[in-house]
Parts: sequence; structure tokens; C-alpha cells
Amino acid sequence: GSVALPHVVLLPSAGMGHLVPFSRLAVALTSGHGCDVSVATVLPTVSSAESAHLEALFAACPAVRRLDFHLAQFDASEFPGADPFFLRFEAMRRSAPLLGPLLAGAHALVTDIALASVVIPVAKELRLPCYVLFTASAAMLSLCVHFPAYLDASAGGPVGDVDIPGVYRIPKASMPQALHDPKHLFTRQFVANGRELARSDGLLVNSFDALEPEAIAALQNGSVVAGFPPVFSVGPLAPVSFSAGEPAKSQSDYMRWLEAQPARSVVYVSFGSRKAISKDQLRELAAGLEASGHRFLWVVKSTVVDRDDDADLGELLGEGFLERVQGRGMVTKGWVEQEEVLKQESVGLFLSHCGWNSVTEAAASGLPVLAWPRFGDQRVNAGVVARSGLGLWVDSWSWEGEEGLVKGEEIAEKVRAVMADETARKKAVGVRDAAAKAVADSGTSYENLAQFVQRCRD
Ligand code: BUP
Repeated sequence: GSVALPHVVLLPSAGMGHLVPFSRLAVALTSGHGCDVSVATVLPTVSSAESAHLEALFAACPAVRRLDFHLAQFDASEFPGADPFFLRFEAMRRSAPLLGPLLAGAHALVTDIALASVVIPVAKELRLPCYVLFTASAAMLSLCVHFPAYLDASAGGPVGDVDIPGVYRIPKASMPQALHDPKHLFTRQFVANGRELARSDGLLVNSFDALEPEAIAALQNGSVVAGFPPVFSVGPLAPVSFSAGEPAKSQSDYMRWLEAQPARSVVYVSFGSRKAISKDQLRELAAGLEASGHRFLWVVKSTVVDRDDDADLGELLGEGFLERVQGRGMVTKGWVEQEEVLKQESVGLFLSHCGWNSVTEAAASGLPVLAWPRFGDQRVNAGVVARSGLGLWVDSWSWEGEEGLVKGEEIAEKVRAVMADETARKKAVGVRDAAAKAVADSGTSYENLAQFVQRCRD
């Protein structure tokens, strides 16, 4: 029979890039679509940004319940030097058989893509409908779905360009670097997840039809793989409003400063929460921002996990830099409320690593993106940015370990050019209008989420 208030359990994995879309989905399902929502969390989180985010989520949305997922013992020494977030994925994956008690009484489970291949079988065993939230772009989802078949066809040969049926060709250089190594932990998880997705009850993706028309249509009409489960494009998921009861946030230094700057005069610079940037490249970036002559707000990260970050900013960015740009440039190592920043009138450009959440937030705000992707799915996302008109991508820009440093002078030149580019600004505003239309009543994303909820009810 049909239930009035379906209980949906959400299972995010580690890292802000995964947690953020899950908390947005939690809120959309509770407040917009009448679901009873629980979020399964693992404590302690890998980063302190995640624990602060969870605290804020449960404080702001008391209707969303928390379930503690206790992991089995996990010996990380099997993976020397592995990324701490991937290690957590692996620890969670091995604990999937322990999920049973948390899922009692649920009508549906939404698992993170990083856990899909191990969680779908557990849900099947429990006869619980299992959906997957894909936390990156639909283009990346199409790659994830197609890649196992690509590997089978290439019979152990090297990975080259990957032509995704019905979508487009992803050039070799845009592939997540790890996928060139079949033994890499990321690759093993990616392939296992990609193979298992066909057995899920459906996929949710934080994108919208006008942003990624090719990939979404191809996934939905069976071009990528025939008989694939339904794909619900439900983005851009709206940010969680944490402001209730926390007026202190808008009073922070950088917000007060942003509010005082002229319209569209500030470059916002952030490369996400996941990876550190080499000291040499940080200094070139500093030189570039200084030479651009523009105002900027720059979130600097110099370690992988924020808990370890105690480096001194002045020392990191070079002698006298902070003094020279004082008043014109704001640099912070701390967490900023990026959503709020992107909405500010004074911000005119987003120099971004193109983490998928950042891209969707820029789209929702109509802010042009200057793409500087670094690793993982970011080049594929930068391709989406360029195709959709949301921004520009200088694809020769690469990071340390590849073709060397991007020089400050080149950065300055490009920043100046895009800040002066009226067409780029107008196109980004066009993307924003399409995003607003998708999530409004009877828009594609709104309707897709409603359809998903209807399935959880049945
Ligand atoms: Br840094 C930073 N404030 O200071 P992405 C990030 N964010 O609000 P990532 C802040 O974290 P993965 C900060 O708005 C976005 O929602 C930002 O996710 C927010 O990149 C999220 O953009 C970051 O997907 O994650 O962190 O590299 O690599 O897992 O995608």
C-alpha cells in the first residue's frame, strides 16, 4: 500500500563534497516533499568541516534525524599513503553488512555513490528499495556507468579517450588520473560501483537538464546503457539555511568586507576542501592575484585534512604579500560560507577547482567560473562549465606534478580578461535563470524529485 510519510534513510560517505549534497537532499525531502528523513553518520568525521556541518544541519533541521553508523575495525595499513577520505570510504564499504539495524522500518535507502556496490546488495537482501545519490556531474555519472564496459572492451590496454555513447568524448587528459591505474583503490571502487548501478532502483543526480542536456538525456533514454534504472536530475539542490539562530556568521570579517565592495569587483578564489596546493603554486597564484589589480577573496588550503592545518599564511604566501594587498585582497585559511559569498553583489568571478558542488552553486548564483580543475572528476566538470556557458576553462592550466607551474603573469592576464568579459557574464546569468526554472514548481528538477518521492511512497 501507499504510505503518507515515507521514511527515507540517507547514507553519505566522507568529505564535504559528499556530505553537502546529502544534507541538501535531506532538507528538500523533509520540508519540500513531505518525507521522514534520517541521515546515517560515522563519528568521528574525517575533517572538522564535516562535523561542524553535521552539527549545524541537525540544529537547523530538527525534523532530520541522526543515525549512528558504527564501523567495524579497519586496518588502514593495508593502504599505505592512501587519501584519508578514500580510506573512510573503504572502511564504510567493509561495514555495509552492519547496516541492517539502521534500516529497520525504512521505506527507501539513498546511498552515496562511493558505497553503491556494497550497499545495493545489502538493501536487496533486506528487500529495501535502494537509490544512489551521485554526488558529481551527470557527465561523470555517464562515465561511471560506461567505464566498466570500456575496460572490458579494451582488454587491459591503456586508457585513452572515452567516447560515451549518446553523450560525448571525454579526452584522455580529462579522465580522473587514478583511472589509468586499474589497481588504484579509487579505480577499483569506481568500477565496482559502475557495474552495480544497473541493479539499483534509480539514481539521483545534483544537476539539471539545461546544464547537462546530453548526459542526462542519454542516461534516461538508455543510450549509455540499455535498461538502466531511472535517473532523476534534481539539481541544483538548494543550500541548507543555517542562518536561523546563528546571526554571527553574516557578521564575519570577510562578509562585512564583501558587503562594502563595489558590484562585481571581487574575484572569489577557492579550490575546495579536499587537497592541498604546493607552496610554489600558491605563491604564483598570490603573485597573479596581486598583478591582476582586482579585489579578491581567497580561501587557502595547504593540507589535505583541515585538522592538520597550522601553517602560517604570511609565511606560506611569501614575504610582504599580505601587507601589499591589504584592503584589496582578503585571504583566509578558515571555512567561509561559500553559498553566501557567491550570492554577494560584489563578487564578479569565481576562480574554482570545479568540485561539483561549487559548480552547481555558481550556476544557481549566475556567477561566471574561471575553471582550474585539479584532480578526480574536476576536469570533466570543467568541461561541463565550458559547454554550458557557465564559464571558461584554460585547459592548458595544470597543477604540480604534471607540466609544472602556471605563472602568476598568466593567471593575472586571464583573470583580467574574464572580469572584463560582458558576454561571459550574460551567459552565466542565462544558466542561473535556467537553474531557477528547473527547481521552481513544475520545473524539471522539482518534478523529478516529486516522482522519486512518489516511488518511495508506493
Ligand atoms: Br573550501 C570551502 N566553504 O571554505 P566541492 C568549501 N565550501 O562552504 P571539494 C564552503 O564545500 P569533492 C569553504 O560551497 C561546497 O558546497 C562549498 O564541495 C563548500 O569540492 C563544498 O565544490 C565543497 O564539490 O569536494 O571540497 O573538493 O572533491 O569531494 O568534490
